[in-house]
Amino acid sequence: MQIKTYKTTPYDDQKPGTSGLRKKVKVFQQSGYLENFVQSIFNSLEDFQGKILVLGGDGRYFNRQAIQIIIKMAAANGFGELIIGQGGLLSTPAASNVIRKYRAFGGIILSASHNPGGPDEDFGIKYNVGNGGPAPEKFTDALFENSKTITSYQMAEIDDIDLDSVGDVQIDGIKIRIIDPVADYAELMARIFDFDLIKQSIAAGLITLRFDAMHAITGPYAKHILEDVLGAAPGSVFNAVPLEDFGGGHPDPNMAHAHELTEIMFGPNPPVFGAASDGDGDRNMIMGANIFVTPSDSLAIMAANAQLIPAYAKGISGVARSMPTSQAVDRVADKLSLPCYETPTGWKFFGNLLDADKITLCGEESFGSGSNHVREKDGLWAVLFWLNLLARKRQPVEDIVREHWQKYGRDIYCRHDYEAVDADIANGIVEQLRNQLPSLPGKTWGDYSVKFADEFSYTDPVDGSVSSNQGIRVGFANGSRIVFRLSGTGTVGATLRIYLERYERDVRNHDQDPQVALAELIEIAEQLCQVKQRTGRTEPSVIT
Ligand code: G16
Repeated sequence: MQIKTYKTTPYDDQKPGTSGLRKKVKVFQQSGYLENFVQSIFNSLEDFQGKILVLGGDGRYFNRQAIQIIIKMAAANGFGELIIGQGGLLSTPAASNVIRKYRAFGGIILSASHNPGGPDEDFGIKYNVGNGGPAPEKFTDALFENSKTITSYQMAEIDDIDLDSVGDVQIDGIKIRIIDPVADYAELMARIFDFDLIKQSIAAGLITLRFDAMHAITGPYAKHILEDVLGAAPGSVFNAVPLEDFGGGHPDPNMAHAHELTEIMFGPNPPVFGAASDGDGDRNMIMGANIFVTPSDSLAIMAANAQLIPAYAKGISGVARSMPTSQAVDRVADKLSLPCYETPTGWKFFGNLLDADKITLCGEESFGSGSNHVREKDGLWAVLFWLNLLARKRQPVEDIVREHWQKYGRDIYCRHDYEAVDADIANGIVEQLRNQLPSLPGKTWGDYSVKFADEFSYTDPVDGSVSSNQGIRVGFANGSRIVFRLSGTGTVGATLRIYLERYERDVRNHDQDPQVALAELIEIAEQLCQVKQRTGRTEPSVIT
């Protein structure tokens, strides 16, 4: 194989964020930009020669071109085998499964997740390690250092590979396998859930459903599993064809962006169950007839009912949630005497806990939930979990949620995002919050008296690594919380996220609209961070 070495100069903005490097497509199209990052990944790895690399993406604009470049670079750098999803497609959880199943050295996933796609929109890339999960911070830090000093990258002089034909190709010392992106994942799901029972419930008309694939990667997965295998009516899965620009939409499964589904579920004659997934298939939104289940509640309900699912029937070892996720799952863990971990935002922080079997289930407020079956969050898995639950409980979604609140109380929750804020202003807001921390404990607004105020820092209980500056927490004596943090996934300016949470034990108050129930906390949050005053905005860009 002919290998050519290209001279390059470093870019100074290749620091991976919460989940890999996400930038505008035009940034990635700059000369050597993608190549520098990929070479920096390989330069940060050891002992991978001759081993397997998995490659796939969510099919967004630039996916195919990027895959051809990465194939040539992986070949030049000495990988022995590449496993690639047909058409260059692999959902993020499916990629995690393929890495684990075929004992790959690691994988490169091309996705900017829920961010829009197209020539003027976003692209992303991240490296996952051999356990199938996102590389830990130690690796991404090393990668960033490498990217600042890189002087050359290597490419094999081979033709573009036909990504559309399933099968093996052997080229000069490297084997390239194009696989069906759905098959391995569908087989894994069938082992976790009671497919026969779900199928019977669908056939009997006890479960009717709509799934919005948002013109993103889960389309083919959901069509196959929900319609072909489980027998949901044709058309139950809609927006099912992945498009490079997601049909011009924003493939983010929340009520703001999955509005078609929201209209169906709150419209006349809604189906029993509704769900949506995101650009790369790792997020989920769960809905029932006339109800939206917050991701935090969904995690808590899953933990409380895990024994009803075949794969978890023998019990779960523990649970974890990201820090800004509501404390609903903590209450379940407490009642079931299960360990419960609070980690920084980012799925990578669950990896060690899952590998060490300290937890079986985990989730985040950002529409992510998952288990030890892979090392990524998994949108369709969450949908199947709920379908299995509905089939076992034979109750509407709303009854399951209300019974849960009755038993554990309700953590009324919402998140306010201020997107594309000037980075200096956003950093100024965080700095000013940080400065207030020592003076906040004891401060009182009506029923809200500050019990603690700190900046979250996490020590991984498995490897002892410390991650600091993970968000500002203000906790109140009545159990309420406000959390402030800057997103690590945006591509324009900075996004300030404000997470608000109030615990309500009294069942008579469980019906409240979160914006009303949280009004006082929303006001306190503004007093603390002054985002409206500092940005001139009158309201958040998105409320979820
Ligand atoms: C990624 C991470 C999640 C995180 C989310 C939001 O998800 O994997 O762990 O919660 O971003 O992060 P941030 O608040 O920093 O924007 P995804 O679905 O975008 O890959």
